[in-house]
Amino acid sequence: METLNKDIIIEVADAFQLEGRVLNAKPYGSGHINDTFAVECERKDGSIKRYILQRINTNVFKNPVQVMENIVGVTNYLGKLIEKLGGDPMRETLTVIPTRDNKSFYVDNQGGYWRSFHFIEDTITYDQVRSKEDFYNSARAFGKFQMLLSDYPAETLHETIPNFHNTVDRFAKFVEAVEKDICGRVKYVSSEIAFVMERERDTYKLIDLLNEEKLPLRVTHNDTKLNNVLIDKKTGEGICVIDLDTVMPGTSLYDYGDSIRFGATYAAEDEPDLSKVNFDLELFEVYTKGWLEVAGDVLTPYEIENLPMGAKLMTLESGIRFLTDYLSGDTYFKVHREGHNLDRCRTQLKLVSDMEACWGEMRRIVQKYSKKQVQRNSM
Ligand code: ADP
Ligand code: GN1
Ligand code: MG
Repeated sequence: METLNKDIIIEVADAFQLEGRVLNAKPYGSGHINDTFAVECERKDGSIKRYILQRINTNVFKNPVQVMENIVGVTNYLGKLIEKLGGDPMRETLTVIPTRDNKSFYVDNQGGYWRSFHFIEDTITYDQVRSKEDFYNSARAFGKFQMLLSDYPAETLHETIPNFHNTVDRFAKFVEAVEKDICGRVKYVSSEIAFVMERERDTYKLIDLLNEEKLPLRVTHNDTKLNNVLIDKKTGEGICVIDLDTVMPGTSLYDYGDSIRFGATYAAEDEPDLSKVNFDLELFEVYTKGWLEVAGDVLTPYEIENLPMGAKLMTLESGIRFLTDYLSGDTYFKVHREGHNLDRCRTQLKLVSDMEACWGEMRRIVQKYSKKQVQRNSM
C-alpha cells in the first residue's frame, strides 16, 4: 500500500463527526493488518479529545462494507447489553464514529476505506505477556466477549475472510506455496516444512468436529491475541475487546486457542532466539481459569474437553500462515525486518512441539477448571 501523508489523514479525519478541530494524527499501535492512527482534536473550550482512525486493509478484507456492517451490528448490540448490565458502554465496547453523511466508513479519493472509533483513554495494550495477572485479565475480557455475544444471531454476520480458521484450507495453501516457491526460499526452511507436513492429519481435527456438528457454531472474534484487548491502566482489568474485523461465526476453540498461542509464553510472537520461547503451563492455567470463569456457563462440556486441541491447532495454523507468507514473499502480514515472518513461524512451531510434550498436563488443567461445568451439564 502507498504511504500515507499527514495531510491526507487529516483530510480523511475531517470526513467524520469528530468533536472539535483536528490538530494532528499519529501512527498508533502495532497491528499487523490495518493502518491505525490516533487523531487529536481540540474542542472549543481548549480540551483535547482523541479518536482512532483506521484504514482497512482491503488486501486482507476484500469486502470492507461487510466488515463495517458486522462491526456496527456487534458494537450496537454490545453497547445496549453492557448498559443493561450496569456497565459503561463507552469504555467496554468500541463505539463507531459516523461520517458527516452518517455512514460507518469513508472512501478516500484513492479508494481507501476508513473508519473511526471513540478512543478509549487510560488503557494500554501489551504485545507480549509480562505477568500471569495480565494474561488472566485478558482471559476474563475475552470470556466476557464470548458470553455477551452468546445470543447474538450468528447467521446475520458476514464471513469477512472465508475459511479464516479452516486449518485444512490453510494447509492446502501452504503446500501450494511450497510447490510454487516463488521466492526460492524453500531451501532455507526444510525442517519447518517437514514439521508442518508431519502434522497434516491434525489439521482435520477441528474441521471434522464442526462438520459433524459436535461443536456449536458461535459468534467468535477469531483474533484474540493479547494486544486486541484494552487493559485499564488503573485497575489492570481487561475492559474492552477491540479489532472486530474478523468477528464471524466460528467455534469457541478458535478464540481460546488463538489467545493461548500468543500469550502462554513470556516470549514475543517474533522472538528470534528460540531458547526464550517456551510454552508456559502456569500461563496456560491462568488463562483457562479466567476464560472458563466467565464463559464456562455458555460452553458445552464437549467444547471444554477439546480446548487443548483448539490451543494446539491455532498455534499450528499461525505457524503455517507465517511460513506460507514467508514463502510467498511477505505480502500478507506487515514485516519490519528480513525473515520476520520466518521468526514468527518458528516461535509458533516451537510452541506446538512444547504443547505436544505436555499434552496430558494441558488436559488435566482444563479438566480441573471444567469440573463444575461437566457436573452441571450432566444433571
Ligand atoms: P490491527 O487490526 O492492525 O491489529 P487494531 O484494531 O488492533 O488494528 O488497532 C491497533 C492498536 O490501536 C491496538 O492494539 C490498540 O493499541 C489501539 N486501539 C485500537 N482501537 C482503540 C480504541 N478504540 N481506543 C484506544 N486504543 C485503541
Ligand atoms: C493479525 O490484525 P492483527 O495484528 O490483530 C491477523 C491474525 C494473526 C495475527 C498474528 C485479519 O492480527 O489472524 O493471528 O496477525 N489478522 C488477520 O499476530 O489476518
Ligand atoms: Mg489488532
